[in-house]
Amino acid sequence: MHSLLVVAALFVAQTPPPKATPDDARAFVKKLDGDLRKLYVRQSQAEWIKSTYITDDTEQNAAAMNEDLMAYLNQANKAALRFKGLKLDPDTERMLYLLRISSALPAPSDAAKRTELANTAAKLEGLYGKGKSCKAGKPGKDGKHVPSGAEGPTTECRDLQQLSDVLGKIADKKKPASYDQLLEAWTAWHDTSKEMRPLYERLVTLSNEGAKEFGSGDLGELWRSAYDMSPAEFEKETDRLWTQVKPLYDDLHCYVRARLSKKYGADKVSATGGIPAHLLGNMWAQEWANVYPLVEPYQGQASLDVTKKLVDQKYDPQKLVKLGESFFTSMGLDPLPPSFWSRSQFIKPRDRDVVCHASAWDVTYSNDLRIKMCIKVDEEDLITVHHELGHNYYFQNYYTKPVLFQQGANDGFHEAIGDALTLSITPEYLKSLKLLDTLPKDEKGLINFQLKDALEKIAFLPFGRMIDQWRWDVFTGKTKPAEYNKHWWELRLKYQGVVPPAGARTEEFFDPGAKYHIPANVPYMRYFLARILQFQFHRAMCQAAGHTGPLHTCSVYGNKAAGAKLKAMLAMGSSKPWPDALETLTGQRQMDATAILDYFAPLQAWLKEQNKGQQCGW
Ligand code: X8Z
Ligand code: ZN
Repeated sequence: MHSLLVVAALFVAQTPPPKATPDDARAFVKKLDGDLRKLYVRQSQAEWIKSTYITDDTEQNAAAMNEDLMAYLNQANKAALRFKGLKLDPDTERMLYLLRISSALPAPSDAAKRTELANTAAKLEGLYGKGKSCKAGKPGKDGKHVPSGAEGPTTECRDLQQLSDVLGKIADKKKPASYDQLLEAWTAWHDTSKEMRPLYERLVTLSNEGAKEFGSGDLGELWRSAYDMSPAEFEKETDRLWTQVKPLYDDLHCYVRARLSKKYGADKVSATGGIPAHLLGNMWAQEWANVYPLVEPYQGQASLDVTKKLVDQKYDPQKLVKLGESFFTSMGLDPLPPSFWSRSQFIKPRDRDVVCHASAWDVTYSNDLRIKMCIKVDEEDLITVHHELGHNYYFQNYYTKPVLFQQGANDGFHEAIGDALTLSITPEYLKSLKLLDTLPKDEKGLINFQLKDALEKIAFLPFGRMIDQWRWDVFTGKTKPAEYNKHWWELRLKYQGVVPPAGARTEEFFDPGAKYHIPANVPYMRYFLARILQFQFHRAMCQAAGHTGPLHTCSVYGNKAAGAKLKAMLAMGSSKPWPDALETLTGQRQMDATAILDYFAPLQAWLKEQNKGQQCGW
C-alpha cells in the first residue's frame, strides 16, 4: 500500500467520533419532544379507536402505530447513549432518563420481531376485550342440537360484566348467587384466557430482548428502573411497605375467613387455609366489598347501601361523572373541557366489542380529556369514576409541558389522585347528597363503615403487591412457561391467602391472562403504591384544610387550600424526581404506610378483639 494512504487510513481509524456536548444533548431532547409528540398522538388516536371498536382492522392499525413508536424509541435510546457521563442541566438529564424508562413494551431492533411484538400485544388485549364464555349446544328452535362454537340465537354468551355480576351477587339481598353459580361464573371467565398462553410467551421473549437493548437485564428490571432509585432498591421499598401493612391485612383475612367458613362450612372454606378465590365477590378476589353483608360487624345500623340510593334517585352514567367532576371543582380545580363530554365513552355500546376496562386519556396530549368506561350505576363505579377523573385532572394540570414530563411523578402517583379524593367521601358527604339517610352514629356505625372500606382498600394490598412479583419472576426466567399457573397460585396463596376454587388449576389454563393488566401489559405495582400514597395525600390535604380530628373523619370536599396544594403537585408532572413531588404535597420524601394504618386504627383494634382465640394466617 502507498505510504501516504496508510497514514490517511490510520488517521481515519484513530480519530474519535466528535464528542457530544451538553448543547447537543439539549438539541436532542428538543427534537425528541417534537418527534414523540407526533408519534404519541397518532398512537393514542389509534388506540382510542381500537379500544372503542375492536375489529381486525382497528387492531392492526393500532399495532402499526405502536410499531412506529417502538422503532423510534429503540433508535432514540441508542442515540442517547452518546450523552452518557456528560454534565447536563437537570431538565435534559431527566428527559433522557424518562426516555429510557418510557416504554412498558420495548421492542428489539430487528424489524420482523418488532412487528411480531406489536401484533402480539394488540391481539392479547383484543382477546381480553372480546372475551366471552359461550354455551353452545342448547336445543335450537327446531329442537336440533346447536354444535359447539356455532354463533346464533341459541348460543348463549356471557362477557366479563355478566360473569362478574354473578360473583358480585354473593350476598345479594333479593337473590344471592349459590355456591355452584359462583364457581361456574368464576370458572367460565378463567377459561377464556387459555388461548392467550402462547401469545404471552412470545410477548415475554420479544419484549425481554427489547429490554436488553434498552440496557436492562430483562423487562421486569426495566419496569423497576422507573422510580428514581435502583431496581433492587425499589424491590426493597415494595417489601418495606408490604411489611408495614401486612399485619392489618392478616387481621382482615382472619375475620373474613371465619365468617365465610361459618356460612359455607369448613369443607368449603377451611378455617385455617386460604380462602377460595370465587367467594370474595370479585372475579380476581382483589376487592371484597360485595361480601360486606356476609361479614357486617353490627346488624341494625344505618344502611351503607349507596348503590340502592343511586338507583332510587335515577342517577345515570353522565350524572355519576358530573358528581365526580363536582368534587374536583369544589376544591378549586377547573371544570373538564366541553370535548370531554362529547368524546368520552360512558356506556357499553350495544353493537360492538370494546375494551370495557376503565381508562382515562388525553388523546392529543393537549387537554383532549376523555374517559372510557362501561358505567354501571352503582357504588363501585362511583368510586371508579373518581379514580379515572384523578387521571384526567393530572393531565389537565400538566398538558403544557414537554410530552416526556406529561406523566405522574411516578406511575403510583397517577393512580392515587382520584382515590385520595374518594377518602373524603365520608358518611357526612354522602348524606349531604342524600345517598345515605342517616349517619353512622356511634362506635358500631364507625366499625361497619370502616370494615366496608377495608374490604376495598386493605383487601387489595397483597393483590397489588403480587401481580408484578409474578411478572418479575416470569421476565427473569425464574418462572418458566411450564409453571406460569403454578407460580401464579403460589403467589396468590403467599400474599393473599387465596386458593383456586375446587382444587388445583393446571397448566392447561392461563389464569394470569384473566386479569386485564396481564394481556394489556400494564405494569401493576403502581396500584399497590397508590393504595399507600392515597392515604398520604389525603393526610396532607387534610392538614392543609386545617383538619385536626382523627384522619378517617376528614373530608376535603370544598376546600380550596387542599385543592391548591394538590394542584401544585399535579402541575409538576414527571419533571422532577418523585420525592420532590411528594414533598410538595406532603412535606415527606418517602412513601409511608403510617397514614393508611392511622386511618384504619379503629378497625384494626376491633378486628384484633374479634380474632382472639382464632388461629390466623394460613
Ligand atoms: O385498572 C384500574 C383502573 C384503571 S387505571 C380502573 N385499577 C386496577 C384494577 O382494576 O385492577 C384501579 C384499581 C386497580
Ligand atoms: Zn387508573
